[in-house]
Amino acid sequence: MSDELNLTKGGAPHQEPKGKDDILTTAQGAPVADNQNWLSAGPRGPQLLEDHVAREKIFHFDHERIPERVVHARGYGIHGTFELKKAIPEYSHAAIFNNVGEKTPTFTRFSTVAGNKGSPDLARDVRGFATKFYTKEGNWDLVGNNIPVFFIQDAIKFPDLIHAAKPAPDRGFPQAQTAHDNFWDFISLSPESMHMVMWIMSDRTIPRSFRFMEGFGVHTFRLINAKGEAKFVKFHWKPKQGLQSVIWNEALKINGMDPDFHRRDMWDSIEAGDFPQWDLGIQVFDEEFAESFEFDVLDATKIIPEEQVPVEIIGTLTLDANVDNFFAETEQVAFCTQNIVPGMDFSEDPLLQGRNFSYLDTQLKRLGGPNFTHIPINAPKCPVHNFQQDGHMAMTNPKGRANYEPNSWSGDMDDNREPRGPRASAEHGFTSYEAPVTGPKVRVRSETFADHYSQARQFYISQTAIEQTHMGNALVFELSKVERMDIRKRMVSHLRHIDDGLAKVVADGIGLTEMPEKITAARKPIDDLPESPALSILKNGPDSFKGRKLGIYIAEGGDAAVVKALKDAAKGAGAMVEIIAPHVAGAKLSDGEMMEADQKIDGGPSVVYDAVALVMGEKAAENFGKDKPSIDFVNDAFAHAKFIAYVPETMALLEGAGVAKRMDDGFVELAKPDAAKDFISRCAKLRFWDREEVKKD
Ligand code: HDD
Repeated sequence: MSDELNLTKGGAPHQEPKGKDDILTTAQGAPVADNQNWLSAGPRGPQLLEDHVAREKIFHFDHERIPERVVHARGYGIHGTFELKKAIPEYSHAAIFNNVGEKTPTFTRFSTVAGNKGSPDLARDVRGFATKFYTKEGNWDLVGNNIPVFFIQDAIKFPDLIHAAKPAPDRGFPQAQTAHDNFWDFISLSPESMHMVMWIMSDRTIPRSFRFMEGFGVHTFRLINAKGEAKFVKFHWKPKQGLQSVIWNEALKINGMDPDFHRRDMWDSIEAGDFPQWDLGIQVFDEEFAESFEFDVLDATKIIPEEQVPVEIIGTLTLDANVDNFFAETEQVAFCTQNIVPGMDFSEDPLLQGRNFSYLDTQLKRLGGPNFTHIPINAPKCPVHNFQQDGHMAMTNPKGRANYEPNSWSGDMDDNREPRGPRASAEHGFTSYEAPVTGPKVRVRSETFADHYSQARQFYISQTAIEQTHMGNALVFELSKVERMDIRKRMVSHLRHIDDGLAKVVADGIGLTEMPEKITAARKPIDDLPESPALSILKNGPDSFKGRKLGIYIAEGGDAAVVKALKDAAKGAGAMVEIIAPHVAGAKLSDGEMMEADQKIDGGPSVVYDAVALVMGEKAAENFGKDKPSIDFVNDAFAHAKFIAYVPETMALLEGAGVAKRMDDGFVELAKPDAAKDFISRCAKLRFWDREEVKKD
């Protein structure tokens, strides 16, 4: 219970790396003489139970695991700082929102929802985006996703949703995917999911990296100013790096090649000093707007389009430090939606209200007791004073006699007439907004939540033709894995309310001979909501190659000047470069020097790069034009609409890969080193989409 503002990173009390003179000890601190051999009766045993050193070691190992999160089990955490750029006293008196330039330490954990801890990073899934702000007035947790809406409107449905998405209980599969009967059965029986279905079937669920995705607080919250006036707010994270996703076929291959693709990307960019940043934006609106809006602002399956209520940027989050210890920080961090601070409040969103129970509850199970706030990553970095005591693993224990409030014991003893602190403070403490509450006790879904298709349609029509094609393909892929025909048909009958063209593409894709009738809608959809360009990834892509990765495939005789020019141009643009070669030892280039490789070709497929270049001598290109991994390298880069640079000597490889006759403006010939700069600036577009076929009905 320190009064000091503790600004340390927040991990466990770390043991420094051991020097050669340090002696190995047991957990009790007793020196160990032999860590290799269990005490035994004679050299050939049996082993003796008396060996307290061995038993302590095995005992501890046996208990290393804690339950993984029931959802969002696979995640990756990073430390950072939130800097306020614009004070908003008119909306909120929260300290974090009032001093421009003030830096608040943070911890952010990105995650997938359905897969277990060991599942691959590029599963098609929603990504969690949870940030703990260690503010001067306590911890504020913004526990959001990379999608601004949710599957369900009421928290009571959450266990069913998650059971349906996770592996089936009888067979224990499929892992980390939604392409199965149980998921689509539940979804097709829950029309409120349809807006979310559009988002999850878009490329939002296969992000290129955590760095290139948005984040959303999802619910409507309240901000409260010093006069006690409240406004509604929705929170947004906007990546300064721009938005980017991969293509589904790439995701499948990346999962096999590098299941840690997203965490490795984050680790590498932080270690390289390329710190990702997000702007925090708020959409603020009042009761009057809420009344006039087409949908209920308490319904978590709806957005408020940015074109209708603009997003005001108020600060920037910079992620700048990897954890010291994965378990202590990423695994033990406990986010709770109910962690808010004075100057903000919840809304009556039924999903949020239910979450506020679930998060506290789950930490007890996961972290083993009520004292999880004593774990450094969860501990506030501001003063903590209360009379909570004892319990498993209590780490910060109050001193003195007083363990109740009010009392006459604690603090300064020169005046014993007044009760002693710490006392509650009406002036500084958290006060709930006095929202009027009336009504009978009922179990009903509000009528105002009944339109399930209008915003789903708005999302679909706001996408580019390429993105719409990807959505159609995703639905066809997923529904083709569904064994029951009635479930597949039921989904198409929902899609007909969203967009008949999409319904037709999907019906054709899954081989339906007859178009099913539209399912009965709880409320007639509004079919003329305008497009919202903010909803498209491709309309909001970056304008540079910064933070992306170029893969240069080199082999014997490759032009050394071209490789150097490519490296310089990529680095100049703030991009990373990896060298791929037939052997990890590298290849001898035209200058006779051996250039080391980062990857052997089999372990460095083009799917893990944003753009590729081929630099090899004529003879090598002829050889590798017959080599399967090299052919795949080129073929995949072509199929995934990537920009491809090549020196003229590599034509034999392009021919071997079957792309020589199909070369388009996405190919850049590096006849001279000067062309490298031009290539990298072309790469700012990230993909040469003209190469993709657009499916339209
Ligand atoms: Fe949740 C974890 C986000 C609905 C119950 N949730 C969890 C995490 C994120 C979200 C990002 C991982 C936090 C971390 O990294 O540790 N959840 C959401 C969003 C939702 C949502 C954006 C809808 C708007 N969640 C939701 C509902 C319930 C839960 C309706 C229960 C009624 N969520 C949990 C949980 C988890 C969790 C069981 C598992 C681990 C944890 O809380 O700490 O309590």
